[in-house]
Order: sequence, then structure tokens, then C-alpha cells
Amino acid sequence: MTLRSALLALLSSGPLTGYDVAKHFSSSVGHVWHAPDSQIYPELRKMLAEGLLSGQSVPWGTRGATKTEYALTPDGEDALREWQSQPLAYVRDRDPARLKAAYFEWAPPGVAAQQLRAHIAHYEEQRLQTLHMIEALERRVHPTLARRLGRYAEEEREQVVRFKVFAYEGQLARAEQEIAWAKRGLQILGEAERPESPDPL
Ligand code: VNL
Repeated sequence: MTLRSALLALLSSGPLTGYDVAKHFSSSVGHVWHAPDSQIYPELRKMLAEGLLSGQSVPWGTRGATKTEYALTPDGEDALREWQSQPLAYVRDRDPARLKAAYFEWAPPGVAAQQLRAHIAHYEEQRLQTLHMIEALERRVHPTLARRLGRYAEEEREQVVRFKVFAYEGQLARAEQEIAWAKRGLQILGEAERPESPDPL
């Protein structure tokens, strides 16, 4: 189960309370493996029960309440390495955009182009977000990464950063590919934006 791997990976940056796991998750690894908070909390409890995480009660507020701070156990670290050692399980394509595009002849007038424009807008937004993430990682100001780097010797940090950036370079390339694909679709539909003025002869 890959949510579990993402949580092990996140907690390898250091111990976090459940609330902070959810917070860090959505601003870091959640960009490559989305999961809602409603899945994160029960999974943390299962991982605790299975001994992959330890849970320490830490004070919360001023009224004697406590919250659980989760940390990787040695078994949790083994599980993280074991997961890295497993080959990826590729799944057959199930791509809603490609499926729909394959039958655009059924689209009411204007609808196919409108959907392709929405596709472009979605991936342009993702492209920008990804560029910002890459910048935050490279500058080492991303809070999750900054915590993580504190656990490494200076000479190891470069590689730790590079792998995170590498993951987002893949996401960036995909966003650009999706934008190019949808623009090609607009051309096929005869809806491509005309250049402002014709090329001078
Ligand atoms: C980390 C930080 C991971 C920022 C990220 O995505 C990220 C991390 C994979 O140090 O775990 O965007």
C-alpha cells in the first residue's frame, strides 16, 4: 500500500504529531502521492499497531491534554528500505482524458475545445506549482526538507535534495507534455489560437 510508503518517507524527516503529519504531507509528498487527511489518520494508527511507528504522548495545550507524536521505529526504517527494493507495480492505463479524446466525435459543439482548454489550464497551474516546489527544494527552504536535511551530514545533503528535485522534474515534464498534447488537440479541432499577425514574407 503506497500511502503507507509515503507516510514512512515523510516520517523519515523526523517525528511528527498526527496533525503535523497531515500538514507536512499535503505540502510535500502529497504533491506526488495525494491522500486526504481522512486516510492519513487511520493509516498512522494501523502503522503504530503494527510496530512500524512508535507513538509518544506529548503535552498539548495547557490543560493536561496530550497528543501522539509518531516516529519511525527500526521496523519502520526496514519497511522503507524494503519498499525501495521492490520493483514498481505498473498498472494498465486508465486515462480519462485520453479515453474522452478518443471519442470527441460525440462531443457537442465547442465542448471538446473547452475541455482541452481546461486541461491546459490545469497543467499550467500544476507546472507553476511544480516550478515553485523545485525552487523551494533547491534553496532548501521547504520546511519538510529543511527538517530532513538536519538529519544528514553536509556532504550527503546535496543528493537528498537532488532526488526530491528529480521527482518534480518528472512531474514538470509530464505537465508540459499534457499542455503540448492538448494544444495539438485544439489544432485538430481547428480551435488553435491564431498567431497575432502573419509571419512577414
Ligand atoms: C519532501 C519535501 C518531499 C518537499 C517532497 O515531495 C517535497 C521531503 C516528495 O523532504 O520529504 O515536495
